[in-house]
Amino acid sequence: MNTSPTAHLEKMAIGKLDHIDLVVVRLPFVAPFGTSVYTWTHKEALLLKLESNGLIAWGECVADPDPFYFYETTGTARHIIKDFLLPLVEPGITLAELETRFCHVRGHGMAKATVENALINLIATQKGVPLHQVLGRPAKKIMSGISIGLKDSPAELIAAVEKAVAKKYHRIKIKVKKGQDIERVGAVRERFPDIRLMVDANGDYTLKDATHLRQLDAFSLMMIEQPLSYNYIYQHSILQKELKTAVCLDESIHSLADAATAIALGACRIINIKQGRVGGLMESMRIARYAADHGIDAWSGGMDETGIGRAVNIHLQTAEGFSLPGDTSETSIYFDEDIAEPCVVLDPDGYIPILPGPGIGVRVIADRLKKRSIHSERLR
Ligand code: OSB
Ligand code: MG
Repeated sequence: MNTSPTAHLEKMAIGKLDHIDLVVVRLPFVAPFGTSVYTWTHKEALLLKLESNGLIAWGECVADPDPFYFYETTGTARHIIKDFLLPLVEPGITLAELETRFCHVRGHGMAKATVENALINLIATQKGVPLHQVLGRPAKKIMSGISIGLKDSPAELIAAVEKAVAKKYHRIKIKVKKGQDIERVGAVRERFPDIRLMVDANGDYTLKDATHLRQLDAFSLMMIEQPLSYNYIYQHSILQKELKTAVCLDESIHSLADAATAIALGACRIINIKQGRVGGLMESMRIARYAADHGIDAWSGGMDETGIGRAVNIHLQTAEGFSLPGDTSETSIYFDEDIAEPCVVLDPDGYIPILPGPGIGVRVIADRLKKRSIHSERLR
């Protein structure tokens, strides 16, 4: 575990791009997705389409149309990709050079990941191999996990957990917020004493709630995700000392540097790596490796992606350091009809089969894309 997990990727060169398109799609969710910060009824996603010698590769931006989970939005990502990132992409440069150039743009990891994902997907497609192979990783079955949004009643929450247990999800996450936490989690734990269970607060608490949160220690949770605000890495280090339950950071981690800070401070014992938030696949592989080297578990988060982003997250989880089940669930819990095929379906043991490729291994269905598109522009 001492060579860089991305050394081989960094040497790969970008080919020429004949066409570049940006498309914004809007898909209705099967059911509204409630969190402590917002309730989403639709998935809106900015998609980047690259075409080279007749081959097509897509990248999905994980930004929402609003800045409620994260500061980037579909609108800011479109601006940053169009006006600052794409002008830095030149045929012949390596992925290492691309990353160096992207450093000139501060932050905006979601915009950067969109371009990086599409380019690496294109490289894999050109080589005719699955994405995980370009990442340097062998195929494997991927563990599944589900994120259950806030429900109107404890009975609805129990019913949702029951459905997930029947599907054999490898771990179940439930969203919590102030006033919808201890009792609800306790009820779920009582009904399902043995499941791998965790909670996600999306930053709803403050350090003043430490004593309140300590009640969660009774429920043998795998972790509590992002209990405090997004920019409170130091405060999480204080909270972690007061809890038996492992703290997991999501919103707070934008880069390997943030992960190193959090780990050095003891702010978390687990990291949720959303590749679409930390700038892409390469930074994610570095964070996962760094975490593993420091005895910290990591897993792949999700942003309710369409089939494009979902496929990327699946391939990424073949990498070293993704030690726990992620937020990777069946397509059908989000959408009646996704824009890409095949859909993600769990096997009878709750695993997700790796997609055989080439590239991410899903194809975008033209008439579904057209039906869901709310904006489209050809940049080249
Ligand atoms: O905090 O992990 C989160 C979805 C949107 C924004 C933030 C989060 C989530 C999820 C769902 O929890 C993850 C998924 O199922 O893709
Ligand atoms: Mg989260």
